[in-house]
Amino acid sequence: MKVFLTLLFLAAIFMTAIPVSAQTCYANGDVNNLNDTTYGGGYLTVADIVYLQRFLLGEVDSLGVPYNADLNGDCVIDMLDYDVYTDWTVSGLSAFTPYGGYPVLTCCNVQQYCCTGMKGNIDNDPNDLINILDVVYMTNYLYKDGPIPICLMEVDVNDDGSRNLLDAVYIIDYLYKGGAAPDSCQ
Ligand SMILES: [Ca+2]
Ligand SMILES: [Ca+2]
Ligand SMILES: [Ca+2]
Repeated sequence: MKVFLTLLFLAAIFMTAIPVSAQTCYANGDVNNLNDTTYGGGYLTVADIVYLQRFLLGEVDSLGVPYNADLNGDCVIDMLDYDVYTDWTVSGLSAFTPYGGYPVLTCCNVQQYCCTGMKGNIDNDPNDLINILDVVYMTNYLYKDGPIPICLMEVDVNDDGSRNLLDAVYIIDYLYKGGAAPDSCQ
């Protein structure tokens, strides 16, 4: 009996120590939340693509169902997800849900804004450094048809709602002339 009670006690400890598994969410592309958002419900349309684009450009402040926009399943919403959208656009959007009708496994609490800490890491280097390479990346993007930064929010370092030469000047002032630091992300 004593052994049984000991085992029961140990079992109780073990069971209470089991972590609660994280809730699982599936991105289905329906970012503007005009449709059902449950697993397998809702669907991707061109309106969602436009909505995500406007969000990434800073023209709208929030997404209806943020995790639905994480179409590459990396738990961050940025241009990489938009690239997935545009791939479907090219391929005809024949099935209005990702990957042939199967939603993408992702986090329930995706990071809605790709930018962290201070703005200015325009080249998206993993160490979040702000240096001349970011200025080069920015000017290539703005004036030489260079690639779009993965995180557009990083570009507007002076936080005036536009991405232009003033932002490049701002970073140069910060790096080399003792100017003010870039604005923080949202
Ligand atoms: Ca993503
Ligand atoms: Ca950088
Ligand atoms: Ca700006």
